[in-house]
Amino acid sequence: MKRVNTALTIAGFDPSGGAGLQADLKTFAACRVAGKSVATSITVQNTSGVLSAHDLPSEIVEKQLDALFKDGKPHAIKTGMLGNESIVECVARTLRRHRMKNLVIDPVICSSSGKTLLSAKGVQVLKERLLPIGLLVTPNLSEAEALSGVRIRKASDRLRAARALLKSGVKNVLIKGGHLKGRPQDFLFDGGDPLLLDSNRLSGEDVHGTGCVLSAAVTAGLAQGLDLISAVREAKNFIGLAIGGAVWSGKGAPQVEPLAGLYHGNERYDLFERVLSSIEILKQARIGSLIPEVQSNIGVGLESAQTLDDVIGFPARIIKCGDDILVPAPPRFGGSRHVADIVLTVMQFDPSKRAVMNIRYSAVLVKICRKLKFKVGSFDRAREPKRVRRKEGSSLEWGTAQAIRQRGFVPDIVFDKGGVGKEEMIRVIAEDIEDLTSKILKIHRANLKSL
Ligand code: PXL
Repeated sequence: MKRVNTALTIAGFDPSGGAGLQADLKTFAACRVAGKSVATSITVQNTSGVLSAHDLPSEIVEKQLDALFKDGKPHAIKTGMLGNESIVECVARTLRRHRMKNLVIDPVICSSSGKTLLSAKGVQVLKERLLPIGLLVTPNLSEAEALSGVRIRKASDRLRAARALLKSGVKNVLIKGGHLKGRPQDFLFDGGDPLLLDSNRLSGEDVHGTGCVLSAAVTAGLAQGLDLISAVREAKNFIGLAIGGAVWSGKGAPQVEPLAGLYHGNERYDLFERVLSSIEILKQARIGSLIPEVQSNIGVGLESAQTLDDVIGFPARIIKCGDDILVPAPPRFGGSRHVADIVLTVMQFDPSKRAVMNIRYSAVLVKICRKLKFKVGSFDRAREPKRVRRKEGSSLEWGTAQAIRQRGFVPDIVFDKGGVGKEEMIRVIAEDIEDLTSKILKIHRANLKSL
């Protein structure tokens, strides 16, 4: 049995599962710390918003805390929705008594749907009693304004707000930038030089639960012994994956998925294994006659593939050796470029088609594909605009998109008859690696028969 570090969240219950205790516990689990949770309030909500909130009596909050502390002091704690001043007071008192150092305060005041989640008096007591013992407070822009009294209209106002917050005694302030226009930038301040943490805007929409998951991920990092800056950096990375993997499960807002990073890891491993199995099948089928002069490659994208690193391929290609094929190096993510470019282009039109292999062109093979009832599209390199030709690697994206637009859907086959210094080629497009393998085998068998 393994001993693990513990992280505790003191927050509200969200029946819809996207925020509060539920999101925090998923985050702790994904970060491999043992999650403990103390409920402060039962909210009534679904993905469309919070209908009401029912705070627990502060004595019950205190009893939960006492029971957990008797079991051992958590390695780090976060607070989320606290509801009212007596709960804030009771939490502050208990954490002071236990001299809790790793304390992250997510100062939840309002839900994104506009429901009050902390009373006005509660905000006051949070400033006076809880902030002074915090290692980090993680307000969004409106929470930073409410707590500091500083209006934040432009990026530079954050410094004044952060300075005002440090006066309460909290050691670090992380003002989240997701709600300012433009590139999201978080602002971390400990009284010295501010640290600006950039990220790409991952979603045009407001995703539910991001604040909870970010502060829970920082807490998990602290529980594992990371220093604050490393914990914040790791948490930013974590929330990026969770927003990238956000899901719709109801009629309202999408929710973050704290397990997205884990799912991603599983999917990569699973795809790797499946590509290995498929290449064995293709080796046994001896498809050497389908391999072109420039050799073949296979590209298969992850479900949410965005970049070449999300597409698995063979870095040393699939080589013709008479009737046999040789695979000099195992597949890896980012292992192919040309075919991966085609995969990413195809996925922009139809995300359910994620697998591509290039094979030798011949008029006979195209005829065979048509006979097999594959939908066939093509493009003509001579029509490629000069600006595309000059950009290395963009030619195949252009051609693939051209063939797809012309047909109005993603065909099974896209061929071109080459150009100066460019071998003519057929690309076979499929939903996944198994579908691709089956298509290649069909073409191969029909080709053998036609000889
Ligand atoms: O995202 C803030 C938040 C925190 N905790 C609970 C919530 C919400 C927002 O709705 O319901 C329980």
